[in-house]
Amino acid sequence: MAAARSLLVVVLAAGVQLGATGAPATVNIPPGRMTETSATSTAPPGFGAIIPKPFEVVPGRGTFTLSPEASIRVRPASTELRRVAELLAGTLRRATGYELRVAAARGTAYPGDIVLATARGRRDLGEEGYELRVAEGGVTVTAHRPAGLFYGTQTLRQLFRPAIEGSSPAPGPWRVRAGTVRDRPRFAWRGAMLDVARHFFGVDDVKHLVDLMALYKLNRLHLHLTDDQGWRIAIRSWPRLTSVGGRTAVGGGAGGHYTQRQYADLVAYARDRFVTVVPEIDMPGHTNAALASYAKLTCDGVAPPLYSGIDVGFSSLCIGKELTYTFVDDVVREVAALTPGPFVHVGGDEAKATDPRAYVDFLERVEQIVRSHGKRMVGWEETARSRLHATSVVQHWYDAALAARAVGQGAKVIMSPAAKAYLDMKYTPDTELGLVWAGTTDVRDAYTWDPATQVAGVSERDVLGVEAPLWSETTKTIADVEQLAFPRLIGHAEIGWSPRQGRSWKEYRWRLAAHGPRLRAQGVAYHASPQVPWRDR
Ligand code: TNX
Repeated sequence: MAAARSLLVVVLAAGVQLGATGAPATVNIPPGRMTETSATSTAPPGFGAIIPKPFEVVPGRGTFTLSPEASIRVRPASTELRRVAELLAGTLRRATGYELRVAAARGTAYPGDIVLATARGRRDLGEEGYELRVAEGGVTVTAHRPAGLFYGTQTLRQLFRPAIEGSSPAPGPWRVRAGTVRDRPRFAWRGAMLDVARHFFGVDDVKHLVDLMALYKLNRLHLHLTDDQGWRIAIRSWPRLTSVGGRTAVGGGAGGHYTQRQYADLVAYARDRFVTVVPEIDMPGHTNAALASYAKLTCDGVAPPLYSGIDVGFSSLCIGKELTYTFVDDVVREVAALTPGPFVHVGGDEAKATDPRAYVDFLERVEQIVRSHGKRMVGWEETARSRLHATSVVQHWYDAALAARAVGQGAKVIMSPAAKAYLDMKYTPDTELGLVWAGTTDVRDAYTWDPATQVAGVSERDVLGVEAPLWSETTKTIADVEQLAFPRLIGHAEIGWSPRQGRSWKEYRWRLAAHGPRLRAQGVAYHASPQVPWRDR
């Protein structure tokens, strides 16, 4: 059975090559290179199980063995590259117990070492691409930019056996097959969204999610920070938003919020892993928590009670009140100051309690405010109803016509079609957690869609990328979040990074199966969908 499976995998495997024109060309990976080994074997896995699937793989001869004396060397020895090297060292140290010193690379030959180097001549690799060369004598990652080096190290992690992800030392040897990977992403925006408003998740939980995102080369974490049920980020000029509005959650739980210091720490942690945090302050709807905190924000001056149900579309900021814009300006200013990335998300979805004409005026003012604080506005697709500045970004979730309307205005679109990309939809009708309003989405459904052909009128050049949102009405703990997010999020990561050619559900499911032991080693409570041929379960 195992042999039959390997054969099948080999037959279905296809890599892609960076051709002279940049068009991917198919390359076959020879037998023996494809299959992941069992969790107990110390044999290194092949190149065939890497997710997201790389642009080009050329297997070589022999294997590299990481020695206890190996160093990780960087050129140039900048703070940024040292940080990338330290992150790799930190990961490899846990499972190997080796010292793995981080040092500068000055000469050229460092037998047995892992060398990370940026090279001016490698513009072809872009902002995030890399070339990883593994030979018996050593490992080199080359990139044009530090992000590329980081992604090269994430690929390297996947080339060690799954036990490399363990949190305590396991016996060696720690080997990697020789070969070359040349890789770069299809889309610039490869995201996940976590709703910390319906249920709140603390900084350490979110950091763990960032770690997992980075391993699969996701680079945007959209945090849905405010909603009817809770306001989760401290705003110094409006302190009751969290002292009152942060005090509950769906189901009436205790809620919680990030202080600005905690939030800044999370943003810096993500940034070190090349993940840009995109903060969302949802408005004018989804604002009950804010209105409950400040009666003066309501049109009638009466604060509604805190809300812990799961209805949507019943709250609205008071569009006609000038104080509303002072509020928005204060909040956006404080959030922008905590945001090194270029984007501030203003929600704009499901504003059913807002007059449609007033909505358009409101959004245009909000866009002005976001721009005045030096940021680009991101909004859910409903924001395409208003006139958008060329730098604004629209996130498609349900209404194809609105996505097309955004493109008609020259805006770029983030693709999050609910029936494919929503991580809070149940896998099957039997799934305990999740909702079903957009249908059920098993692992296969979540993988078999393409961002450039999903919506008529929205083509490859209009698409900034892909994002998988997780709304947290039904997820009380981070283990619940992981159950819904994994393994579907891994498929979205591949859709965002890998070329369309050379991959299919038929071969992807085998690659995904090899990630079961890796996820388990990281303590991830993933959903073991029967659609995936998991081994050793
Ligand atoms: C719709 S999608 C919403 C959220 C809910 C979600 C549940 C979108 C922009 N708004 O308020 O949490 O459905 O799946």
